[in-house]
Amino acid sequence: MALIFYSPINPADVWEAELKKHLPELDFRRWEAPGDKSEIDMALCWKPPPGGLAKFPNLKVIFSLAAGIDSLTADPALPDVPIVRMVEPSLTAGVAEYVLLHVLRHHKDQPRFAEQQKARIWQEHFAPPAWTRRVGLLGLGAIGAEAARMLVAVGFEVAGWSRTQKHLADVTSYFGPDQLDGFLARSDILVCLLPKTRQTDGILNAALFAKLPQGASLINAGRGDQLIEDDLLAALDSGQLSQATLDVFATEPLPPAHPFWAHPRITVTPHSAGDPFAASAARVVAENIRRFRAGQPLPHLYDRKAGY
Ligand code: NDP
Ligand code: OXD
Repeated sequence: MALIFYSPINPADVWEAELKKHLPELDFRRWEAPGDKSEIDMALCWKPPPGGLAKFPNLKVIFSLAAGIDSLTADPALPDVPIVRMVEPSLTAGVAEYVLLHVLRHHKDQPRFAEQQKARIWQEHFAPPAWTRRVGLLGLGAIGAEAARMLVAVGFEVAGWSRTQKHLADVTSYFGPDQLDGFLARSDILVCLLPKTRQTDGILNAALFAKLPQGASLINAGRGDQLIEDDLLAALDSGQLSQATLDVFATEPLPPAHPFWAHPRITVTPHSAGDPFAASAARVVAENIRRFRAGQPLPHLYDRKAGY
């Protein structure tokens, strides 16, 4: 039996070589040359064309190249097989580093200094110490927990909001819809690391922004559909929000005419907060393939009921 690979961004030759270091016998097939489709029982992919995976009649498992599996589950013809999310050290660390970088930029008012530099303005602004800055993480899962750990190490006052209660060192846990408002009221820098689900779509909206301290800032590395774009622009205009850093968008690539590109208080990055580095992630995927072949339980399975 064989594995079919598809990704518009992850190079197939690199992934084949890295996987074969751990599984030399692996029958690795590329999307453009799948051979006999009935021999494919595993898929490793990111954003496959809709309906594409339905063409493999004996598919038994999907290994996602991404942590978020919404691009897979958006396919109405997706085979009803287990989906293993990508949870591996380089992706987790990469997104957590992104969060740390942009929290520090917001904390130290770096976008304002960048604007001042363009205009050759020499003006100091004093940032309070990190331990007085309250960072709030929406989503305290595999990535949120690591981002929290890094932020705590720098000295920020960190809280997270999740569906279920967490017990992480020096991180205040808020959970469930009832505790969202209390979490927001204490979040000077709000970071979104939520998966895209029916419950989280549109969660970053005017009502939520109004519950943050005035002048709070936003970092969204979750999914673009979680943000109501016009509400963000209005909150920046009114001063309710001071700045935003966005890595994910409802339409990707972000269209050239989109107002976010030129907004003085929005930083845009092209869905690049983190990616699985093949040499690291292939080790995890290979182990999951071994587990699948041995009929052992698979980790980080997509939970259809929870939606992530
Ligand atoms: P996890 O599933 O490990 O964590 C998700 C977190 O969100 C959990 O803490 C979960 O709560 C919480 N959550 C989900 N739904 C709700 C809800 N309705 N209310 C409150 N909390 C909720 O995922 P990862 O940490 O691995 O990844 C998170 C997301 O980050 C991905 O789905 C993807 O969208 C995004 N991502 C973005 C990347 C980028 O490059 N921009 C790269 C990688 C990921 P609980 O713990 O209780 O289950
Ligand atoms: C994602 C990823 O889910 O890159 O965005 O892993």
